[in-house]
Amino acid sequence: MREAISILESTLTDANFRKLLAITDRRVHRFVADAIELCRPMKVFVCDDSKMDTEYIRRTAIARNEETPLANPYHTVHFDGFYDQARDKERTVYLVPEGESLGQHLPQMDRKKGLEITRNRLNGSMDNKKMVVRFFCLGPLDSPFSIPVVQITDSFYVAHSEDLLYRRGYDYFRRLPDEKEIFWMLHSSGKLMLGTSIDWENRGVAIDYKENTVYSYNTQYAGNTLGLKKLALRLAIRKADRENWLAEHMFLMAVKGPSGRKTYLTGAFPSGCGKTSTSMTRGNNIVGDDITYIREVDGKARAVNVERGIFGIIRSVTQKDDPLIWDLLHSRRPAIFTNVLITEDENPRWLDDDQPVPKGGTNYSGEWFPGKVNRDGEEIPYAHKNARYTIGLDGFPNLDGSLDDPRGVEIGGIIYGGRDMDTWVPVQESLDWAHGVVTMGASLESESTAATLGPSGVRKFQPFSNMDFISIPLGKYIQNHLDFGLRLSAVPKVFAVNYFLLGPDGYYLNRKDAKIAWLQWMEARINGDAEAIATPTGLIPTHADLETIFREKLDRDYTLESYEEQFKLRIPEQLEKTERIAGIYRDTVPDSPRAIFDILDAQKARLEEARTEFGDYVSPLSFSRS
Ligand code: OXD
Ligand code: MN
Repeated sequence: MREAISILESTLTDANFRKLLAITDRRVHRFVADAIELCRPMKVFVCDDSKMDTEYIRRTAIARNEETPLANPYHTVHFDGFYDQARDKERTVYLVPEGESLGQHLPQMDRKKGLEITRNRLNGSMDNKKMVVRFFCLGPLDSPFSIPVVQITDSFYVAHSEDLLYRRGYDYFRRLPDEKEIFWMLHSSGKLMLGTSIDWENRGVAIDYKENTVYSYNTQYAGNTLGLKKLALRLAIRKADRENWLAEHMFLMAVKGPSGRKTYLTGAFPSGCGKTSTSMTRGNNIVGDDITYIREVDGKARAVNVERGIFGIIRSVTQKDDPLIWDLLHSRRPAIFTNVLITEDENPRWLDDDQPVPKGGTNYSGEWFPGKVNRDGEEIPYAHKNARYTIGLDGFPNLDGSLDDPRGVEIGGIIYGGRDMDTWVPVQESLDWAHGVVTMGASLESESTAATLGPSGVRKFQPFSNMDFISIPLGKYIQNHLDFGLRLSAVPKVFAVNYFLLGPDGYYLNRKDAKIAWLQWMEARINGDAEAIATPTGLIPTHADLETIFREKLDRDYTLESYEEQFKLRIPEQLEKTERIAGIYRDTVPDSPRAIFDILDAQKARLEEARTEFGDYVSPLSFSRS
């Protein structure tokens, strides 16, 4: 390869060359020069995070049809291609050096071969296009949590949405400590028609963890293209493994207790299962809704939000149920909507927004009208189920003051929640850290949703809600969680929640806002303010505590009848689950820690004993206080 500097000098304008060279790290120069040689852009734009540069990115996204302005001058819409509407798990592969294996759950390919395919796809991919070079930081700046990231893309939409979602890092890069580990992201949308990628059949994401580099091509959907989101999470999980900390698919929030007390909790829920809405619940403070890094500091678990914005599912956001986000999405805060409908009067509409079905407009299929069908004769909804909003957290009235604290916050609890209609009770606490790691985190299952390609509603093994992003062998990842607890003197409590339990009539047993009550109970438990009842699967609330919480926080009764139905121990389903999970680990995870089987066996024995004593379905009133 030619000298990096001479490639940069001959390709970049003076102003862009100066901006790039103000960052003195030679690794940065090499990465950009290599991307130029490979993708051969017509021009290169280096963003220095000035208002002029960030505005230029937004304006160019509009000028190039990657985004369409709306009536609200702070809003735009981006459409992804018809077949490019979610994360493509199958074509997101790890490039594994010869002789290594990540186990059977992770899609992987020989590194040499994968790099060859990837580089072929990216070869000349920016012909006639402009390359954007941006600098960001994952986590607060200048903190033990910070990870600097270089993002190269030919999509002004990608460069624009990352501006709303991540901490700008140009100045940070100028003062980086020597040899600080950097993540490298290279993306190209490939050929475009009307602003969307047309070569989606040849799309892919290749994770070269050996070089901390991720390549993404022929796709635009944020989950596949925004390097700092789930692509960096995969690299962060490997870094965390090397350095003994945790990189998790979790929200981070402060739950407010009595007299202004704040207790920080993180929560792992698979995509589309209530993670974002929990983090935004009224009365509490949000720190982040999607990705959290957790480190041990002086025996405590401290955490930060990796991001500074939200890429949230917009379906079902209504004025009544979600007033906070509804108001923000109708304010002057900058936002990008994706895959919604644009009405004739240039407003966005999404599914289940509590308003009449629109009469027409433009959506991800082009011009839309009621009754429009796809190639297979299926009706095209007016907006995609996985339509999203992208917005900064700075507009949230309940944003927690800790967002940019380089020390992070101490967490008191970790929550695991899935989409489960018949097994878990609405909330329970684990017996201890290892019991929570195994029976809650490692046993998490959930029905699939529209956030990934493929059928929705199928029960999937989703350990830690991080299965899609785990980048080390699964057994090792679980061992790391078990070990993490051992290093702590203040061990967070571990909880499991289930918002999706169904009654015998097929309706949800809980209203959407019941999560406010479960959060309050967890806050009280962490602070020693609530009692619990010991059941074979964990510690559950008493009816009396929930009755008080529902009255105080939700202004309604919580009847003994509801309590008995919701907190009933469903022994056949629980036993089936225990068997199913133990079977998955036994048959498919060769490096499973022994603790998984010991803890599941002990749980099984407790369940069988309870069945002998009480029968299959047991009222919570049958168990005694712990
Ligand atoms: C997301 C996801 O977009 O997990 O956060 O799919
Ligand atoms: Mn997510």
